[in-house]
Formats: sequence, structure tokens, C-alpha cells
Amino acid sequence: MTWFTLPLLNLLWAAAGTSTWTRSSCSVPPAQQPLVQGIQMLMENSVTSSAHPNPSILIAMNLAGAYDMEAQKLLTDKLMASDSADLTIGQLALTIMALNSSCRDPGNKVSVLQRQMESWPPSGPSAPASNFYGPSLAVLALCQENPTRALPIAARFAKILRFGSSPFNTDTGAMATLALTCMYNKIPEGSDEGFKILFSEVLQEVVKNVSMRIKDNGIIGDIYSTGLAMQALSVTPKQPNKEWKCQKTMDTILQEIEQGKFHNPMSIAQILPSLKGKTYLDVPHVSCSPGVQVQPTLPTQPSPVPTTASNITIVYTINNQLRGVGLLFNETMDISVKSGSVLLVVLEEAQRRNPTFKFETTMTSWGLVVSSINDITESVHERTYWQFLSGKTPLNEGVADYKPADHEHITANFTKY
Ligand code: B12
Ligand SMILES: *[C@@H]1O[C@H](CO)[C@@H](O)[C@H](O)[C@H]1NC(C)=O
Ligand SMILES: *[C@@H]1O[C@H](CO)[C@@H](O)[C@H](O)[C@H]1NC(C)=O
Ligand SMILES: *[C@@H]1O[C@H](CO)[C@@H](O)[C@H](O)[C@H]1NC(C)=O
Ligand SMILES: *[C@@H]1O[C@H](CO)[C@@H](O)[C@H](O)[C@H]1NC(C)=O
Ligand SMILES: *[C@@H]1O[C@H](CO)[C@@H](O)[C@H](O)[C@H]1NC(C)=O
Repeated sequence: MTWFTLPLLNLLWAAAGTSTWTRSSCSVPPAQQPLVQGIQMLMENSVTSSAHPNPSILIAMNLAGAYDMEAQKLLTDKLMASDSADLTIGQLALTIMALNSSCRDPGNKVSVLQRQMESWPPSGPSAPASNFYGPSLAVLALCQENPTRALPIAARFAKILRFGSSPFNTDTGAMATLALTCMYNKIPEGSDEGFKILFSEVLQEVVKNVSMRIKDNGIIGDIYSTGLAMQALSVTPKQPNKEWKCQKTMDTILQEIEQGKFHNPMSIAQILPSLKGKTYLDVPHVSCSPGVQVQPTLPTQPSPVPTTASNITIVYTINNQLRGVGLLFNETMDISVKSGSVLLVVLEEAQRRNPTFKFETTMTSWGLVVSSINDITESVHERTYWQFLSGKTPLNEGVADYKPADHEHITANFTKY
């Protein structure tokens, strides 16, 4: 009998269109609240009048409840004044969401984004449609502003995503889930049933891919994709293929915070909403009545024990084997730096000692990216970049954050994504 009733039940379930599933809920235990307050203050303190305005930080502040109202106002005003023409699709989308979360009208930025997405993906055989992260943000922002106008754009996005997103990336899958969930929930009355089916099918597949990245310790992808993945799994109407224990994820992330793994302000901006039980889908519902948040007084952190200024040696290799982009080379050097130095110091020391190791950086929301080494420069068009590895494992932090250990072998390898 069961062979018959089970599929039937599923069918009824799907037909009812109310296929909800039981989610496990989670929260930060009271004893760990100071950890969360600590990283929020670290993030808010990174907002200065000279720093480039980062919309992700404003979104996180507003979702979490800002402590520093001056920083909040400074960021809002700077983003209000930013010129759409200087921003990528993803940055524009984040700016629109950030302004909305500060209860400010994003003005013509929405129609600029709308127009850019109408001609996405750029035509041409080598045009990279493969980075869906920025376009996911765009669909999410347009969905929140005007779901009816966003509908055809989101449908095209969903169709391209279904066929073109290999290999799977957890951060991108999480952002696409947030975007498609927003659309799925806001399909205008009287629209073709096909839209709901399309969003539902693509969501099912992306959520399956995200849930396959859930590890035994609760981390989803790596520790820096976990915040976005938590947001995705907590809003999706589609049940993940693998059981997700939210509290397990939360506890592991809190341990990582305790270890000091979340000091980069952008990494905090991406984890904080999940720690507060919020997601980017809450952006339009932020209340902007004058806050009653009181800046907590934190117990003074034990200042890091001054490391004995002993030197460590890093084996550093720069490798370009990609043909047709200039000289091929594979050079290795032993570099001595003070123990506790970040990788950037190793690169600077290498450059000082040997001109072949010269490099350039560009500033981004996550900090400095190494854009060029020995005159070989990354290219969005060619989809090339300098990947950093420890041994054979790609680093999960940038050169300004990663601290190599004594005798570690670091390679910068010019490669494609
Ligand atoms: C796409 C992407 C890339 C692309 C960017 C190409 C492009 N032009 O689009 C490529 C493949 C080049 C890339 C490279 C790296 N990336 Co990356 N990347 C992403 C991803 C998935 C989306 C970024 C994005 O489009 N944001 C949206 C736009 C609107 O924001 P934006 O600020 O303008 O985006 C720029 C920055 O994010 C920057 N960027 C991308 N990655 C990194 C990494 C670092 C360390 C820095 C400083 C900047 C940076 O490139 C974007 C485009 O210009 C994020 C995921 C995430 N959660 O943010 C990871 C992410 C930011 N990357 C990460 C890492 C670790 C790297 C590498 C260090 C990997 C490596 N082992 O080499 C390298 C950078 C090495 C270097 N040369 O300095 C981590 C950073 C974690 C951390 N704590 O620092 C993330 C969070 C992924 C993860 N979950 O681990 N990345
Ligand atoms: C923010 O978005 C919501 C939902 O679309 C909208 O109702 C609200 O008016 C927006 N706020 C501002 C200030 O634009
Ligand atoms: C899911 O992952 C598979 C395997 O990496 C990939 O081929 C597929 O395109 C992904 N689908 C989506 C919608 O992310
Ligand atoms: C580059 O040099 C390293 C270290 O000398 C070596 O292990 C590696 O095999 C070389 N790679 C190539 C592609 O020549
Ligand atoms: C330690 O490293 C620095 C570079 O950071 C170098 O100037 C110094 O000579 C090194 N000291 C020793 C004892 O190797
Ligand atoms: C370095 O990049 C080349 C070119 O993309 C690639 O073939 C090679 O596998 C990469 N090496 C490592 C260790 O990732």
C-alpha cells in the first residue's frame, strides 16, 4: 500500500502549493552574545570618512540594529551621493538595498540597474555569464523594489542559471536562492503559472547544490560562505536534500569567531545577519524609527601577547603557465619575515629582493586583491586571476589577512575561473 500512498501524498502536497517544511531554528546562546557584539563593533569601527563606502556593511548594521548612529549616517550619505556609473551591477544592487534599509529612496539607481539587467548577459561568445553572484544581487534588489517589472528579468536569469552555472559555488548559490525566493514569494497575481514552476524548479536545484555543501561540523561551503548559505536555507520554500541543523552551524561559527577568524569587516557584514536571525529578504522591513540600541561596553579583550620578534621562512613561488598572456615563468624564493606577518608582507619582501616578484594590488570591499605579478595582470574579460595556494590547497583569505606559518609553501598561480 505504501508504494501508492507516498507518491500520492507528495502529489497532493505539491498541488496544494503550500509545501513548507519544518526548519530547525537557532540562536546565539546568551553567554556568546558578547562575541557577536564584539564583531559588530569591529565592523562599525571600520566605517571612516576616508574609507570607500561599503553597502554590505550598512545592510548588516541596519539588519542587526546599529550601535554607531554617526557611522550609519555617514555611510548612508556617502552611498546616496555615489554615482551609478562607477558601480558594477552587483555594487549597484547592494547600494539600492543599503539605501532602502536606511529608509532612503534610491531614486534613479533602480531604473539604471533595471536597464543594465535588461541587457544581461552581455552578448558575445567570451562574455562571462559564469559569475552569477552580482546578477543574483541585482535580481534580489529589483524584486524588492518592483516584482512586476523584475519578473521577465528574473525569469531569464533563472533559465540561464539552470544551464550555465558549473562548477557550483556556494556563495553564488546562496545569493541566487535569496533572489529566486524573493521572486517566488512575490509573483504578481494573474501571472502565467509557468513563472512559479520555473522559479520552483531552479530553486530546487540550487538548494540541492547548497545543501550538498553542508559539512558534519555545520559549515556550509567554507566558513566565509556559511553566513550567506544560512540565510538561503532559512528562507527557501524548497526543502534541502540534506538535513540542516542550524544550531550546529551556529555553534561552529561562534567557535570560529572566538578564534578570531572574523576580523575582516566584510566577513562580519556577511555573517552578522544570520547571527541575528535576519536575512537580506528583511531589508524592506527594517524599521527606521530612532534606535534605542545602546553601545555595549565590552570586557577589555586580553591584548595579544607581543610575539617575540623571531623570523620565519616562507617558501614563495610565482607561477604562470597560461600561454598567450605573456612570459611563462616559475620562480621560487625563500623569504624571511617576522613571525605573525600577513602574506602581504612576504610579497613585499620578495619584491624588494627580486624585481621578478614585483606585484600590484587593487582595493575592493574585501580589501586588497593582488591584481598583477611580474606584469601579468588579471582580466575579467579573459577570466584570469592570481590564485593563492598553501601547498596544493587554495587559501580562503586574501593576502592582507592570511598569516602563513614557518616553512609554509605559498604559491601564486595564474589561472582561470
Ligand atoms: C567572484 C569571486 C571571486 C572572483 C572575482 C572575479 C570578478 N571580477 O568577479 C575571483 C575568482 C577572481 C576571486 C578570487 C579570489 N577570491 Co573570491 N570571491 C568571489 C565571490 C564568489 C563573489 C564576489 C562578488 O562578485 N561580489 C559582489 C560585488 C558587488 O562586490 P565587490 O566587492 O565589488 O566584489 C569584488 C570583491 O569581492 C573581489 N574579490 C573577490 N574575491 C576576493 C577575495 C579577496 C581576499 C579580496 C580582497 C577581494 C575579492 O572581486 C569582486 C569583483 O571585483 C565571493 C563570495 C562572497 N561571499 O563575497 C568570493 C570571496 C570574496 N573570495 C574569496 C577568496 C578567498 C578569494 C581568493 C583569495 C582565493 C584564492 N585562493 O586565491 C582570490 C583572490 C586572490 C588575489 N589575487 O588576491 C573569499 C574571501 C574570504 C576572506 N575571508 O577573505 C570569498 C568570500 C569566498 C569564500 N566564501 O571563501 N574571487
Ligand atoms: C523599501 O522597499 C519597500 C519594499 O519594496 C518599500 O515599500 C519601501 O517604500 C522602500 N523604502 C524606500 C525608502 O524606498
Ligand atoms: C548544481 O551543481 C552541478 C554540479 O556542480 C552543476 O552542474 C549545476 O549547474 C548546478 N546547478 C545550479 C542551478 O546551481
Ligand atoms: C614550478 O616550480 C616548483 C618549485 O620549484 C615545482 O615544484 C613545480 O613542479 C614547477 N611547476 C612547473 C609547472 O614547472
Ligand atoms: C628577519 O626578517 C626581516 C624582514 O622582515 C629581515 O630584514 C631581517 O634581516 C631578518 N632577520 C634575520 C635574523 O634573519
Ligand atoms: C596553475 O594554473 C595552471 C593554469 O591554469 C593549471 O593548469 C594548474 O593546475 C594550476 N596549478 C595548481 C597547483 O593549481
